[in-house]
Amino acid sequence: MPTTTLQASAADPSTLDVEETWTRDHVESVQLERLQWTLRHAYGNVPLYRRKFDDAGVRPEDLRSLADLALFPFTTKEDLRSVYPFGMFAVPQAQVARVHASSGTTGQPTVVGYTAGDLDRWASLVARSLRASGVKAGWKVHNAYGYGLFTGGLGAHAGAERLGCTVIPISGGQTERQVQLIRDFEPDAILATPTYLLTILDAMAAAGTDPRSTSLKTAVLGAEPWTEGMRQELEGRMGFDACDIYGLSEVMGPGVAGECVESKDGSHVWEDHFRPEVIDPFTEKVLDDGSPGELVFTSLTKEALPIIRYRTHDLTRLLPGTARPGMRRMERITGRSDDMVIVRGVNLFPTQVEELALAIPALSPHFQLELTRPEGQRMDQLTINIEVRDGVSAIDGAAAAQELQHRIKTHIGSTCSVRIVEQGSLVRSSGKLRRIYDLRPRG
Ligand code: DLL
Repeated sequence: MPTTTLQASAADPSTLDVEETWTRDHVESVQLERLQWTLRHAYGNVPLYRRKFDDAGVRPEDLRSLADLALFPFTTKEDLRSVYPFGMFAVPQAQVARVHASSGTTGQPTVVGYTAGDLDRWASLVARSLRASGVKAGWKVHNAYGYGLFTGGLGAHAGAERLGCTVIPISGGQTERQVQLIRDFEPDAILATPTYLLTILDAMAAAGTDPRSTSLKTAVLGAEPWTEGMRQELEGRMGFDACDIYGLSEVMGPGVAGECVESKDGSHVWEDHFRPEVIDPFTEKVLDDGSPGELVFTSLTKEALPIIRYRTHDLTRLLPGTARPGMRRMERITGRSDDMVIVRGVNLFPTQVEELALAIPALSPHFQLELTRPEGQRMDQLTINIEVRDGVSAIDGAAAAQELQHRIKTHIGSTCSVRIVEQGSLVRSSGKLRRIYDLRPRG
């Protein structure tokens, strides 16, 4: 490990980690040292990295400045899959304390591993993220992220414990029971995906419980893209702050970046452990801060699974730090490049639809995008199925649908039809919500 590696988290969990107070210059000098260690560790211990570096004609010693990182090859999900299950591990299996895996809805799942030291640093970073978002030591935390191979449940759990909270490990699903336990156990904070929190709030409303009357006072939400409109929706219904937490299993899990409650302006990347880059996804060139593109991460302290220039497919921009000036922020994720719908040459993300729909008072946040290709036609058709809010008449619903169709055309440029569907008919989230249904004929 590099000599500057983070020790166990700060003794007093209510104060900032010393790393959060570092200057930008200091962060970058630590990054350089940790990057050099990571490249040596990956090259020396993972045959896939050795082969990729050799093919690209680079050696770990070639990294003399942070800019030299651009010389090194990217790592993709396909790379991880090609050595399934454990070929990315850089330490003997006996030193791997835990594995997690991505859900793998398409193809082989990707498997990741952690040494005891990795788990310790992960817990510290989730604790840091939760604290930044307003969670306090001594609080009860209702953890509705799914437990199991998904990193959300156990990752958030360990972080909340590290912060000094009492964790309620409810996991996702069984929503009525969640509502009951929120009433009975009186948690202070809730951790969930934004769409699952929406499901819980709907269940509260159905049970006659006003979310404002519960003990909850903070929500830390992530694992899927969500918009400012959704934040306003959730905060408006709950009467308290909702902050973002970002991460991905290949890079660690939740806690790669976290949003500070005092600024609520996007998540600060914990740059003492991860070096972010934003690239043009087509030319693969590194872009200047402030330019939108695909987020790429290199781990700086991971032992079991060092990850070099991992292409996340998440689209965002890097911005200067605010509440933590030494660390850069990432703007809210617009979406994943694989979640981009292209209809008649125009790109559209579900988050854009969410933002526009939530600005129309009659429309609810429950919607789906349906892609079809009608018989005998060459053009794809995009239909947005959306539910109206309680008490909205059929006439007002139809007018709202027309308005959304119009706004999508003027703001995004996409031609689509908007269909009002029966309330409660669209699938509700119990974790990461699927927004896009591609019903086009295969082949
Ligand atoms: O979703 C880790 C996580 C758990 C993060 C709980 C936050 C809270 P994966 O299953 O590997 O890991 O999925 C990672 O989810 O590449 C993004 O596309 C998306 N994602 C995660 N957090 C956010 C967020 C976890 N805050 C993928 N905003 C990532 C937008 C997010 N997208």
